[in-house]
Amino acid sequence: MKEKGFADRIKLSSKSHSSRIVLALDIIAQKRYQLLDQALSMLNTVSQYIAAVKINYHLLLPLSLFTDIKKIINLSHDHGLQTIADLKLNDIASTNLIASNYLWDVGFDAIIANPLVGYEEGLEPVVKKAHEMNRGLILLAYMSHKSAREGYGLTILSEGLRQEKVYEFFIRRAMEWRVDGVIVGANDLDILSSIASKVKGLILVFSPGVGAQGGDPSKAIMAGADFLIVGRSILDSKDPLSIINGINRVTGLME
Ligand code: NUP
Repeated sequence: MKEKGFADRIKLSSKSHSSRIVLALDIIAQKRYQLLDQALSMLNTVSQYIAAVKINYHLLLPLSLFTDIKKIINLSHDHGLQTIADLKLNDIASTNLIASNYLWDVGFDAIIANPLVGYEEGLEPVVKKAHEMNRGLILLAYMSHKSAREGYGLTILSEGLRQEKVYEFFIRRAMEWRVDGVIVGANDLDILSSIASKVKGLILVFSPGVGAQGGDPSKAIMAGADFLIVGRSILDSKDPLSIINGINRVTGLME
């Protein structure tokens, strides 16, 4: 039987943990040597109530990939969680391929990339390798911060001189490349629902921007997000579980 791909694995994890939360494990410690212990301890506290863990520069830069990050990935997998590398891959193909191979080798299940670099001589080898290895690729479609509109929200004249938004163009790319997910901020609910209605049932929608960035978890789910990416509102809380339980209560389960 064919091994399940990333999209199926994260849906299963979501069901078994009754959660749509992707924890942004953006740990900040007073001392660098405390980062790993704090990351593992947070993971042990919350692992039963989240669907996946996303690791960003907060840990990817200061920690060592094949020792420290590997421990975080292994612990996540032991708890049945999927792992996502968030470095918004954004370079020429040969560099993208080297970077992504390290991330697959250490055990990440999915990588976030920026579709702006295009396919040929851009993301092509990463897309192909991800498919070959049953790993996932998640493309930025419309970011969560205010000035996302200055790039992702521009109106362009694309092939055939059709007017469209950059994020609409990126969604077409996401479909053509058969990626597993797109990132769409939870703060602009009109854009979130317009994208979610286009990709429903085909590509998962991951939505950052709730809590610390001002978005509302239940509104984001109602607008069509499949998963919520949440960091600071959980990590900075004195009681992370109560924040997680609160989000899980209002967001319900995937169909
Ligand atoms: O558009 C994006 N917005 C965003 O916040 C794409 C992202 N990958 N992120 C990341 O999600 C961001 O870098 C951080 O790791 C997480 C959101 O964290 P927080 O605002 O909930 O603390």
